[in-house]
Amino acid sequence: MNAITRRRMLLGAFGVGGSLAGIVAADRIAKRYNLIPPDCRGVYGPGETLTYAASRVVVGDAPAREFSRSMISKTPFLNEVAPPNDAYKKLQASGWKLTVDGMVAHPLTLTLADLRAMAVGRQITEVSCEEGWSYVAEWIGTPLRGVLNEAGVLPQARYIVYRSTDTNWWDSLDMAEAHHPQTLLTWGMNDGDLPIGFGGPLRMRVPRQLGYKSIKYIASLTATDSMKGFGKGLGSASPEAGYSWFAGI
Ligand SMILES: Nc1nc2c(c(=O)[nH]1)N[C@H]1C(S)=C(S)[C@@H](COP(=O)(O)O)O[C@H]1N2
Ligand SMILES: [Mo]
Repeated sequence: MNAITRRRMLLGAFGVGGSLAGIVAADRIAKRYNLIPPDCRGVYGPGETLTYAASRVVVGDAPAREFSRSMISKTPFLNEVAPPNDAYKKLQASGWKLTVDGMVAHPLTLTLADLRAMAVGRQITEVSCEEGWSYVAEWIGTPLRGVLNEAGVLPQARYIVYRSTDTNWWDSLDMAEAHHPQTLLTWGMNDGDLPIGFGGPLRMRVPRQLGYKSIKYIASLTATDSMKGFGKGLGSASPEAGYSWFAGI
């Protein structure tokens, strides 16, 4: 099922599909359960809130589909990436490190070896681009929640911000997505190291959302209770470019 169909279904399940009463009811649920996305303002704001709140209530923690080994794509679709920039080269040369800061009890600096020494997660899932293509691969990495537990995320934190060495590639996840067992700080792909084109040495894989949330070349994480002060405060760079912060599929 593609993202659009799934979203229509969700909205249908919420009994909205254009009915004002439905929208008002959904809006009330969104407020009550604190399901207001950071990009809730502006022309598309109410739609964003509906999609996000409906998905969190209806889909909940349901996992993204996992595939069998025989369904791994022979030629995974490599989206065009910018050539490695100075920030990438510098981090690579000094030994890649992931910093974890913000609303945490113990700020961390983790090497790739530190990450590999933690509990390992594996999944055969699909990367789906908003442009319509997709492919299946095996992803091997450290579940983000393991890192968050080690850092001791404070209870008042609501989002985990993650940043790439690539300019303008940063995003954030709510706590449900950040702690979801399939959300993976990925360092391996199809039983080898993660190739640079696919985000190596470290990529955030968020298989329950569209490909653009799976940001390559991750250098830092920050726990925060508000997205104010991060870019334009909309939760990620995507809404600044016309895409949704929440990209559930
Ligand atoms: N740093 C960085 N991460 C990125 C991108 C990018 O250009 N730079 N493209 C995103 C988009 S739009 C998609 S659909 C997926 C594509 O992943 P792939 O190259 O493995 O197919 O990566 C995402 N992560
Ligand atoms: Mo994409």
